[in-house]
Amino acid sequence: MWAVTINGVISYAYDMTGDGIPDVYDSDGDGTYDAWDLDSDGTIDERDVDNDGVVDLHDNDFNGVFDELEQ
Ligand SMILES: [Ca+2]
Ligand SMILES: [Ca+2]
Ligand SMILES: [Ca+2]
Ligand SMILES: [Ca+2]
Repeated sequence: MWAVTINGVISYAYDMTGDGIPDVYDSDGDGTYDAWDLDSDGTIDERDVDNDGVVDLHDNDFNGVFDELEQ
């Protein structure tokens, strides 16, 4: 576990696959994961914005933009 900065906010990061690249993040430090890097490219692909345990934003095509925010 280590700390990374995402969008100017310090987040706790965890390397679940052991490849040295953080895969899941706890951005608010409440002990629950709220962001996931599904393909381990260093860019977050899914995020739970309101911390209800349900993912709200998805980047299904891995283009770096959450699909819900794409126009
Ligand atoms: Ca959290
Ligand atoms: Ca990714
Ligand atoms: Ca949610
Ligand atoms: Ca996308």
